[in-house]
Amino acid sequence: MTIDALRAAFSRPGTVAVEAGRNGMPRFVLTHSSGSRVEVYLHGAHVVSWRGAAGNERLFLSERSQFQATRPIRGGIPIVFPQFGGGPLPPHGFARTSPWQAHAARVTPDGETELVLQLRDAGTTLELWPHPFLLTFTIRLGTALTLALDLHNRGSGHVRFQAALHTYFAIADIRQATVSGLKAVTRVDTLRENAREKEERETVGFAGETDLIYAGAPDRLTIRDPAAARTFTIAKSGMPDVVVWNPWIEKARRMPDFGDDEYARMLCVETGIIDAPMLLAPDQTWRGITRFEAEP
Ligand code: TA6
Repeated sequence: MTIDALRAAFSRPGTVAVEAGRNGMPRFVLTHSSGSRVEVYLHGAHVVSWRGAAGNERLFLSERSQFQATRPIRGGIPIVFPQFGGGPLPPHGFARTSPWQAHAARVTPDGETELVLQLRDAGTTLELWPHPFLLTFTIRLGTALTLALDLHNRGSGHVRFQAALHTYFAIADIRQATVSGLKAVTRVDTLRENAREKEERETVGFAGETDLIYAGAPDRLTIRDPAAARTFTIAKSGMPDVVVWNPWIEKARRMPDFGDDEYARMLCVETGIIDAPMLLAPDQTWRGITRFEAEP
């Protein structure tokens, strides 16, 4: 659909706008009476910005991010599906580089602004992953940001998949930031041949490249960013696992769409089905939800 057609079908006065974003890519802007604001591209159904009432940006977006149809946007909240990390499919799957469709836009009965985007199987996806599916992404903006993924298995057989919200949080100083709520959780260190051990730390801090999968993590986590006097709270359901990732200096230098010094201003805390794929029976639907709050 053209931007004019998207605007005619989905814009809502004062809450949902449709505009040409970077490189003319269609972008939705959601706003809420509290003053909060979200920007999301149809490309990858990619949330790139979440601002609080004071206009403070809460998501990291690389200054070198490429807004190209064949590339994932670096930062914001990439949708990982149907594969996490490397494997037979493109890294982190094809959802984040696919053109999604707008499905619905409304203000909910409790006053939140809601946008629903969808991705279903097509020739391009069936070549990579021979399974009919419908993936629905629901964005709800109030004083919090609530994101839901629903996967409907439209095929006649069982399907194994992984799915995650690969959230890049804006952090004032990674060296002071911490993640709490992971103590005693099984931790898989992807930088040490996937060594599995129990997390012993009450709070996880950062002094180097970190790439940890937490299998079966609690549904509530806290990220503290003392340099910005800010706290993020994550509440999840249907998303058993968490990844905590910072590339640090050397890996940052190897990433072409990531500034050499940007590692110090971001932290990924990801939620989803990551440690092991989930099996979904024909005509069944999986739902995973993550609710983000931030102060300020
Ligand atoms: O979620 C952590 C991770 O899997 C890291 O290993 C790193 O590769 C990161 O994702 C970014 O992956 P991307 O494909 O977006 O460059």
